[in-house]
Amino acid sequence: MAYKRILTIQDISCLGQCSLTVALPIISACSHETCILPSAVLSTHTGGFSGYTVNDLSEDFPAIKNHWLKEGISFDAIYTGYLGSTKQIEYVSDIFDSLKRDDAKIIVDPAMADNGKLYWGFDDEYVKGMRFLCSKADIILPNITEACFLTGTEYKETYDNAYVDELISKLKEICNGTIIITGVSYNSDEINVVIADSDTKKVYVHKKISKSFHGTGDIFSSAFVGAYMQDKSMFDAVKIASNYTVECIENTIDDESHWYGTKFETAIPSLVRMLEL
Ligand code: PXL
Repeated sequence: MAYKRILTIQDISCLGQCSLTVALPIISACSHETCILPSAVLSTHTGGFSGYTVNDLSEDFPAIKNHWLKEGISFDAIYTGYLGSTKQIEYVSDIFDSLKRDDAKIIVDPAMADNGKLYWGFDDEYVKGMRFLCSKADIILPNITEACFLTGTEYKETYDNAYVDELISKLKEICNGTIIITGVSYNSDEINVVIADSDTKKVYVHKKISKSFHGTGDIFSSAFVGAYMQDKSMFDAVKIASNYTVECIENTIDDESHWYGTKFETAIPSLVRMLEL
């Protein structure tokens, strides 16, 4: 069993089951040391609540980085999600350069958009910054909407294989690592996760659940990072993360009162079994 030191940089939404409140328990359940750098503190996530508080923590980043540098701390992987601001992206890029071990993996989930729209508070400048961060990554994990924003492609509700191939080839101009596009759907029954690198393309197909749930992108990415850093192949890590995410949704679907998040906790035992640690 591997035991890696992973830094994850994303917000704390105090309530809402996304970002760090998902990444920390899931990556820890995958048996890794999980260090966190909160990008912002929000009272809730921005998807469906109104009047939430936001405290951007960008200006804490340089001092935290300098302290870690002084202590000689470095990481086997740095995984980023929802960030607080465009300015913060520069700091995160500096953290990649300063704190990654030589063979470390940089994994960027450009968590900024879904269903054809940017999340509240993000703009073209942020997209540009995220494009830059993706250029430094070994693995990027956009959904279809994020792939469209990153590549300046028109978002379509329905599309075919050729559209996805076009997104992949444009993403390859941005990132020369592995591109994993989540939530690719050609029909009402299935979701495809497409894994593409310089010369291969693989697809993992899993069942589609009619209703969409908040935080599933973060659940998928966190489980992927945990499994991949447990030395699973890229394809197996995608498979484990997909199956885990589907189970989390199934455990939530009947609870109407739980509209704001996904009960990822209830399937953690299953995730651990899938990892065969
Ligand atoms: O799950 C993505 C996410 C993360 N963090 C915050 C969000 C969202 C999506 O809406 O609002 C604060």
